[in-house]
Order: sequence, then structure tokens, then C-alpha cells
Amino acid sequence: MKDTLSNANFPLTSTGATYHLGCSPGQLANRIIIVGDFSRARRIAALFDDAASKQGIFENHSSRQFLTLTGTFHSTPVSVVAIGMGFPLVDFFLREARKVVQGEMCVIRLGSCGSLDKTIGLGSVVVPRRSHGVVRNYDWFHEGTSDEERRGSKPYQVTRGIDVEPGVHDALLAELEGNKPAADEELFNGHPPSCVGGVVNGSADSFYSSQGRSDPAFWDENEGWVEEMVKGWGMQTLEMETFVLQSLAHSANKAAEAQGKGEEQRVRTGAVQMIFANRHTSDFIKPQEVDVLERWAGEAVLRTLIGGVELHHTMDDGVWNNQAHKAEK
Ligand code: R1P
Ligand code: URA
Repeated sequence: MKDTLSNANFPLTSTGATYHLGCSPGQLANRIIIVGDFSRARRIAALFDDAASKQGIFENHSSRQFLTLTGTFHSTPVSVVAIGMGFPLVDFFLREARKVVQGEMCVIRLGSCGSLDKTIGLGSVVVPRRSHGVVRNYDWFHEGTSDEERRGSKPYQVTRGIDVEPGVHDALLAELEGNKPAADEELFNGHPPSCVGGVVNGSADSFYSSQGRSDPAFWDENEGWVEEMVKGWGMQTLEMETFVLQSLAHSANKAAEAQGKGEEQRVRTGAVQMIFANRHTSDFIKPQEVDVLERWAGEAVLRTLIGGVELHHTMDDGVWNNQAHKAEK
């Protein structure tokens, strides 16, 4: 921690920068892509205006490992933020972003996922229409829990699903469809990349146990869990953030409505997921294949943010029109 913070309820520096994300007002645009991986964030920022010369790209790497890159895409302010992985990181990000961004926001998660659906393999990019939370039941594993109590409960739980806003889903899918990469005989067994909409997703609290991966080093009780998720909830993909993003955006929107600011403070969300793992064949994507999917999906999400999703407001003042900030770290 390098700065003095005040207010234990919501710690901020003297310039209004938040504790973990580390951005002050004007450093984050209201059109945002969140990713798990620094290199994906940089690959997307390479599509920003003037990216070749790095002119106009603001970069902030917080001491808590959030990397924010802000610039413009076709002259509209946008940010891409590498937040890392899992439920808590989405919570840090969305609450702290809400603190520093004025007005409406649109946040799209562009992440990788595993496919449970035999018809959706490596080389596919999907747009979920619904997401469920999938969580380990820590009490079930507690040493104080009796066998009888265990029989009456389950080691994993699935939340009710949250639907993605249809307009955001459709805009993302249209952008992906409009610009598909060509087939390359070296990649994806020579098949052209494809996109699929209307997918049911599960966001799990672990890459391992709650996604049904077996690990002899741990007591996970998850044999048959993948099949249960498919049969019980129709799940097709598993990753670790989309559900929490949707759920917290709903909470932000409810709070804004209660304060009479429902329209002007609205948080809109959506997700695009690239299949990195095929859970049927156990195949995993190759680095050259990641390149192709990230460029394609990154551009589609940027285009959606600036044109496909109607946001009534663009923030006027910020690093996108103040080059003096661009080298700030
Ligand atoms: C696990 O490997 C990570 O990959 C997926 C999951 O949601 C999780 O964050 O997304 P990212 O590729 O965006 O990190
Ligand atoms: N990310 C996940 O969370 N799961 C996978 O199987 C692949 C990527």
C-alpha cells in the first residue's frame, strides 16, 4: 500500500482513488471490458485508437494487481481492466468502478470457459443468455457435520439463474457473427471458429471442485457433478465470474432505483466466453488459437460497447482527453 487512505467503510486516497482497483474519477471509462489475464487486456488495448504509438492509452497497475488500460475506440472512451479471477475480484471491481464512474455503465466480461456441451468445442466463442452461481457447500465438508446431516444436504449448490439483458446478448452475438475469422489448417483441426448464442452458463467458486474436476489430493465428493449440472440446469459452460457480475449489477440497479436514479445510474452487463477447455474430450486450447479468439472476441466486444449497446452518456472529463495522465502509474 503506497497511499494514505481515509474512511474505513469505503477507503479512498486524497485524489479519490479506490483501495484495490486504484483508479480515481476520470481514469475509468463507462464502457468497460473485464478480463482475467494481463496479456488479454493488452491485446484488446492494442485495438484502441493510436495504440501503435501508445499515445492516448492510460495505464494503471494497482498494487493489488488490477491492470486498467483506458483510451478511445473509434473516438469513444473505453477501458479494459484485468481483474484476475473469481467471485471476490468481481466484487472489488464493480463496487470500486461504480465509485469512480459517473452515470450509466456497461461492463462486459470477456473470459475463457470450459464446455460441457458436446456440440460446442474448442474454437467456439459463446454468449450466455443465463448464468447460475455454483458453490461449494463448506458446511457439508465441515468436520462437525454428521453423516446424517450430510445425507440431508448436498456438497455443491446451484443458485437461481440470472438472465443477461437480451439487447446486450443480441448485440454481442451480432458483432461476433459479423466478423468471424477464416479457417486455418493449423488451428482448431482446420475448422473455422464459430459463435453460439443463448448459452446457459455456470459461474463456479473454484476452477477445480465445484467445476467437477477430480483431484485425488482433496476430498471433494464431486463424482458425477458435471452430469448433474447438465441434467438439472442445462449448463453448457463453466467459468468463474459472469454470475456475480450479473447479480451485483442487479443490486447496484436496485439501489439506484431506490434513490430515484434508476436510469441515469444504470449498470448494464453481459459476457462473452471463449472455450479453452473441452470437458468431454479433455482437450485444451493452444496459445496460437487463443490469439485468434481473443482478437476476434475483443474487437466484437469493443464494437458492441461503442455501438451495439445504447448508453445515453459518455463521461466528458477523463484521461481519454487529457494526455498528461497517460504515463501515470
Ligand atoms: C480460470 O482459468 C479463469 O479462466 C476464466 C475463469 O472465469 C477464471 O477466471 O476466465 P478468464 O480467462 O477471464 O480468467
Ligand atoms: N475457465 C474455467 O473456469 N474453467 C475452464 O474449464 C476453463 C476456463
